[in-house]
Amino acid sequence: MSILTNFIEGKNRSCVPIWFMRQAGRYLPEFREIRLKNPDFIKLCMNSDLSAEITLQPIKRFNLDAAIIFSDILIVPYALGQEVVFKKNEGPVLSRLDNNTFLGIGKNQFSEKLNPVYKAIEKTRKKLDKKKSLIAFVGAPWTLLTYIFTLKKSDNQLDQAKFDKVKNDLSKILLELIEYLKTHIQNQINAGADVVQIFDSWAGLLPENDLNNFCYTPNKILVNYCKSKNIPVISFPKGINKKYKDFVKVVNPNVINIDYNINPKWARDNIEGTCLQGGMDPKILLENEDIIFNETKKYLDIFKNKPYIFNLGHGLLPSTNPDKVMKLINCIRENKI
Ligand code: 1CP
Repeated sequence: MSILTNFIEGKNRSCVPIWFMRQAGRYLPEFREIRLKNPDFIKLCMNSDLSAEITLQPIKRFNLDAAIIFSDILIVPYALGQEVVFKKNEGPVLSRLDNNTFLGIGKNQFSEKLNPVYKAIEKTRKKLDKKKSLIAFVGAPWTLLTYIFTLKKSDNQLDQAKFDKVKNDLSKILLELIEYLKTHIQNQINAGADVVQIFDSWAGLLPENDLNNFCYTPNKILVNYCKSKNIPVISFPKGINKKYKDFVKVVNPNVINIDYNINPKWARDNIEGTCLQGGMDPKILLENEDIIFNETKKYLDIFKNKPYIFNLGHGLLPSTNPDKVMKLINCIRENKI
């Protein structure tokens, strides 16, 4: 049993576990060094030796309680035959969807294409301290669909006209996509991951009337799938504000990661029956130490009597200074906050 699984299952809650979304990434000079030599991001994700090495970088540096496998949510559309290119300062760009090939891919072929991810998990597990958790992840179906169909405009708002136009297609594809995501989750568990996080980073784009069909239901299917495998699951339906309460009631994940727009006191008083994770705005880590420690203390105090995993309200920003991250971790561990 790992630190996170023990904590989530209530077997050992003596310390607040600490890990960060995007802990393996651009704010680390050791990552940037590898990235510079590997301009093709998908190829880098598909290099199991480098992926394992990058996954372990923040563990070596900060001795965090959990590693999250270095990969990307967009590896799934890639495995389904869409071209995925990461353009500098622009983010990911996906090729036009080819209706003839997309989703026509067999489960074995899909797994075969993603085999390097599973090899990376195996390699990481061998090198990772047994006590530490290894988190696998998938993008939630809605968030993947926003990329697959380019449903987001350049200002990160929903392209409502496009959404209305493709809604019927989306509903059909959603169910098939869920099956591939189950396969990807199963394969990651088989390779040695012991916790799963489901990122619904663009749930906040959904009109309220569509939340049930496109967010709650697909997340619930995947959460139930993880639970049926006895693997704890963390949900992150970013941007849905007060609907977090309904989400937890309906989806019932083992852990809910709140985003930085959620008032932590509101979360403490309204979200019931799950462990809570994260919440602090990653921008706080760009501030001076006093501000960082005050804000961290706020979260730790508010969640003092609740099962709480320290993390952020979204991923670490590329401009974060790793030394500040180290100081923060040490202070939390030494109860100096
Ligand atoms: O240019 C670069 O060097 C690539 C930057 C980068 C990195 C380090 C991308 C591009 N993805 C990743 C890794 C990654 N992505 C991880 C690794 C493990 C870790 O957390 O340390 C994870 C969990 C993800 C998940 C991911 N990818 C999400 C969900 C979480 C979130 O941040 O909301 C999303 C939406 C993506 C898509 C994506 N991948 C990369 C970019 C630039 C984007 C667009 C969204 C964004 O900018 O955050």
